[in-house]
Amino acid sequence: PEPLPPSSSSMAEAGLPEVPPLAGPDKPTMDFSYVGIDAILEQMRRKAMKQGFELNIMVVGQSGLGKSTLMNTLFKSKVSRKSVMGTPEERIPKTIEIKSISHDIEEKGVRMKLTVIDTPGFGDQINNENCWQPIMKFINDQYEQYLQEEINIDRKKRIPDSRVHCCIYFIPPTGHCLRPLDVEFMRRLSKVVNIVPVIAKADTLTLEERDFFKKKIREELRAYSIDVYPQKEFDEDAEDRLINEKIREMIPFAVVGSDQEYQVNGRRLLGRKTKWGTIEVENITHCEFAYLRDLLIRTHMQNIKDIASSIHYEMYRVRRLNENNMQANGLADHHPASPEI
Ligand SMILES: Nc1nc2c(ncn2[C@@H]2O[C@H](COP(=O)(O)OP(=O)(O)O)[C@@H](O)[C@H]2O)c(=O)[nH]1
Ligand SMILES: *[C@@H]1O[C@H](CO)[C@@H](O)[C@H](O)[C@H]1NC(C)=O
Ligand SMILES: [Mg+2]
Repeated sequence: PEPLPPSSSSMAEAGLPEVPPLAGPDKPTMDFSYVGIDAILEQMRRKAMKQGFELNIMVVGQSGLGKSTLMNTLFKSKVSRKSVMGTPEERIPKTIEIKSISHDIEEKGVRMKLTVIDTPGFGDQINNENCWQPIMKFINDQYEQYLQEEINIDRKKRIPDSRVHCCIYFIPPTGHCLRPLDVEFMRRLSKVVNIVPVIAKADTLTLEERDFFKKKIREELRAYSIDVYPQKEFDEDAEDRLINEKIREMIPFAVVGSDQEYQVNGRRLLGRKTKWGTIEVENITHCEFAYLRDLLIRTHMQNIKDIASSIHYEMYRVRRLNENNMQANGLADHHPASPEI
């Protein structure tokens, strides 16, 4: 059979402009069947390139679990190693206050500002009751700041976003089960922010112990109804569900952090020396740091921000606006600006 001449619609599919038949002087030569919706993608791409991307991650967990180290690992790892200026080599001082550190990363013309909010570890006190309060307060304070900008009459065109988009929760590598403190902390956090739990210092567990512990933690999170990122209820379609289901089966990531580079087979790698050899922290056959990094920065960044904004921040906003309404209508006595935590 002879090949059919290309129909005009197949040319449109191939992205070629259609040639109208018989384009006389009185006939418009414009093509009305091609709307050009795909040009939006290019517009969005250019806008995104101009604005750049921002991600705010908070690290939370008992002191000594390697939070500050993992933050440095993130900055020094492959995403940013090339582009971070003047990588500081100094030792990490003990964290005594909530502190943000930002790095600008640029790759192929795409700019990203990665901010990590380091928190002082808890668990130093004999009494750990309410140790989540400073952290919950910090998260709510950022929501409040954003809200105040939003309701400001002459608000800025782009509101500076210091909201915590995601919280990495460090679980101590006990190998048994979650401690009541971690359960309580994660339960509270998961209601106001995206949380990604990780097993800290995974190099202190054997591979079998890691697997057992990971499974145990997943069961416990389910039993205590602690909804960690990516939350099932926010899967948007079947494709989403498939991808996120894989992640949910891997959580919590068993991570190892390091800010030291070692020579391994002639290459310089971020590593941690143990008595069994050097753990390559970015190698997925050694630990799951790379999965965590890719989830946060490569594959799910926009989704993490969308959920932070349209679910967690939105809940805060609704609660605050309701509070204001009740006050305005004299239905309630004065409420504290910060909601009960
Ligand atoms: N074995 C092991 N030690 C780690 C790891 N990450 C950090 N450390 C060590 O643990 C100690 C506390 O680390 P730091 O980052 O200050 O913990 P933070 O209090 O949670 O911020 C330091 O001596 C680190 O070198 C890890 O993944 N494995
Ligand atoms: C990761 O580690 C394995 C086992 O040690 C090694 O064979 C492999 O070459 C490493 N991969 C990379 C990319 O370094
Ligand atoms: Mg620290």
